[in-house]
Amino acid sequence: MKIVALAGGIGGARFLRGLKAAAPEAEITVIGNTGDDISLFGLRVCPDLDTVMYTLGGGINEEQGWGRAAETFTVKEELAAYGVGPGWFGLGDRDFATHIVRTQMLAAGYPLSAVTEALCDRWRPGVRLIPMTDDQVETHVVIEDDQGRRAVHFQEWWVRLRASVPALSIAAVGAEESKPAPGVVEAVDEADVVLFPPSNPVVSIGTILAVPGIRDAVAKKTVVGVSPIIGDAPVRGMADACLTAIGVETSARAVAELYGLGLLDGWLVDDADAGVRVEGIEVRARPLLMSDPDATAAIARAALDLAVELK
Ligand code: GDP
Ligand code: FO1
Ligand code: CA
Repeated sequence: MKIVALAGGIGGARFLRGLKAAAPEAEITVIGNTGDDISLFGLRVCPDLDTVMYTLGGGINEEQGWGRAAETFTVKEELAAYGVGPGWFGLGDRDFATHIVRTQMLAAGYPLSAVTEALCDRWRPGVRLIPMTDDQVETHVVIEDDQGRRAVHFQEWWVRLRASVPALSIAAVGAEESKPAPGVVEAVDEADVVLFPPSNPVVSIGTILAVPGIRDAVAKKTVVGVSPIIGDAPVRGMADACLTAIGVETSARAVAELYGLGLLDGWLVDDADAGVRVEGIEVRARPLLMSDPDATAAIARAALDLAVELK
């Protein structure tokens, strides 16, 4: 079976680990969000691609969900000693090597998709990981504080400000002019099913779908999604602040409606949301906490079973 999954960082990566366990024979292609990418110290950092690569490749810091296991921060400390920031983004020594290799290859003219493939040669994530686009797309957030109204990079809003300042709007800058990376549309066209892990609906899945051509390709397929919202809150992180910014209520029903009829065929919600109904979409309730490998594999299996049933 050929499966395509769109994925952000932690929520996407953990679901994918469950999917690999649930469907060991499947050929899985992951289309990764690159809207979170940022250039720091002259290096290109791709947090969501790296989170997927490290999680599936066994190099992730499990407690944190991002960054490398057994990490040290000597380079960051040395940069700080020179007064060189930003200090609010925690790049570790091991992680730095990934960004150096990536930046070197990009400077040599390789597209991000080829660079990602080369990095995965080391990590062997067991899936084909393709960035949504080789073009530069960056999520920016318009905020207003005592410095006035301005746009900041998504990472500054998310990591430095912890989304404590309301987002007036969120934009995937460059998305409209971007093209899907080679292999993205082909993988979707050839897929038996498309899955949306419980990734951030706005700045992960929403950004991937904003690349022209991807939404249309996905819409032709049987698509099943897993809700990242349980009750009236995200399981982890501040996705509620992103939903509020685009005028969408924080609920499993509202996220399904955001993805919309014509895109989503099936939707898994948590048992806590068992009463949820969405017009035209098959909704099933089950435990959605990815608390351990078995629970996560069971969620992935349920998503896959529903997709096969709806095909
Ligand atoms: P990010 O890029 O690191 O923010 O990760 P993603 O976009 O892939 O996923 C973030 C989303 O994962 C958040 O909105 C969380 O609510 C959701 N999430 C995290 N853990 C769980 C879980 O155990 N179950 C469910 N259903 N969602 C989860
Ligand atoms: N998230 C944080 O909350 N603080 C950090 O210092 C931080 C550093 C970092 C470094 C590399 C990387 O790949 C990810 C990192 N993240 C950090 C995660 C992160 O950028 C965000 O959680 C996601 O992009 C949000 O979707
Ligand atoms: Ca992300």
